Amino acid sequence: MKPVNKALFPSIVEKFQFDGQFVGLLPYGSGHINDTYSVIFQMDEHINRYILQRINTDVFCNPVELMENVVGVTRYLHSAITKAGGDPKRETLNLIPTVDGSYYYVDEQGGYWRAYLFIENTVTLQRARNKADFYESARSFGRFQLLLADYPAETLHETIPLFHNTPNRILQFQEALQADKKGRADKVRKEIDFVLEREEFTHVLVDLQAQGKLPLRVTHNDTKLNNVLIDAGTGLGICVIDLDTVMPGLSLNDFGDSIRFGASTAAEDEPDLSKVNFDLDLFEAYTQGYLEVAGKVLTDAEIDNLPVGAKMLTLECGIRFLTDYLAGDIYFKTAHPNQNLDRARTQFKLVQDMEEKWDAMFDIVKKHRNK
Ligand code: ADP
Ligand code: GN1
Ligand code: MG
Repeated sequence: MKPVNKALFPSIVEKFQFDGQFVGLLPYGSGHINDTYSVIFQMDEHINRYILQRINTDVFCNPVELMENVVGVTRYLHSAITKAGGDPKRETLNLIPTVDGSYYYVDEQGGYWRAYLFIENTVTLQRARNKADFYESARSFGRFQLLLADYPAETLHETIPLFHNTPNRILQFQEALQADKKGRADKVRKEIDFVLEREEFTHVLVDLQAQGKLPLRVTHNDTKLNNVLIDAGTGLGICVIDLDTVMPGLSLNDFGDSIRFGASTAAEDEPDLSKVNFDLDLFEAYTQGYLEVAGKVLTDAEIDNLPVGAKMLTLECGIRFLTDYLAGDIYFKTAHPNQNLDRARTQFKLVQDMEEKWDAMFDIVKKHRNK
């Protein structure tokens, strides 16, 4: 993506139905993909804040279909939350229309912009401060799954084809390895072997899906802890955000992606692997929260395979980071040259640790099912 041309900001901001007098705009958050800003408006004594985002069209090649998914899902959630007696302005994203009544605006560089109500008094966490945070995020993603259980998944566009198809991620990895564009492969033989030794495992979930043993659902596909807004006062999970990857998919991918990010004792890019461990207590907190809320809509086969989902998504993410390292850091935003390698190594350390704690993971699922 070309950097955002800041001179275009005034012309972008005026295209949305924001309320009040424009006060200012600042870069916001720490996502890896989109360019996110908070925009401040003043109306009498009130401050109105909004999120303004440029969609990363290198990653999302069809932003129009992406926005159709976001509009469909947020509308549905809005009405489901209202019916359940919740607050739809806080518990789901609310798109701000453009002055033309569309939900996105294309700038003169071809950048796609959209805006949301800013959900105030919330925090996004890069790491769980305690078990309760992670439990809360589980309840939020569980609620997302529950509320969307009857949404017709097949009407959603696949915003990134084969996004969580792990065998396909292995193919992309092998291509990057073959090309070895930056001559980095020799430095990472150990990590390459780690991936290749687990090639067979990568087929487990896609095979179950192909055999009709796992249902296709509306899934979020990027269920990191930092994609849930947590109430700053009460600590309760409030709203699932970052809906770009909402697609038809497997619930196990959503469960697994949460675990790989949140049940680690260290940051995703921690260079000191002695600090990186898979924390069974955090795994239990998430499993409990997720099953308490989504358990009633999940099938036995889904619940049986939760640990497989956790290991699969951790391995897959490690493969993606290593692939990007080999390809020269072209996909994930990086702040230093080894960051993707550091990220890949943390994921592989977690996979190894899960393999050692494999039986305990199944025992935890058993303890919290059918409650
Ligand atoms: P990315 O795909 O780049 O991760 P996100 O959609 O997750 O982009 O947004 C980046 C960050 O912006 C989030 O981590 C969160 O801190 C903040 N954010 C996004 N939407 C909202 C919102 N509606 N209200 C408040 N904060 C938000
Ligand atoms: C990206 O957008 P963000 O930072 O929430 C990525 C996820 C990865 C994650 C790793 C569209 O998520 O798939 O798991 O980084 N999103 C996309 O941190 O590729
Ligand atoms: Mg995000």
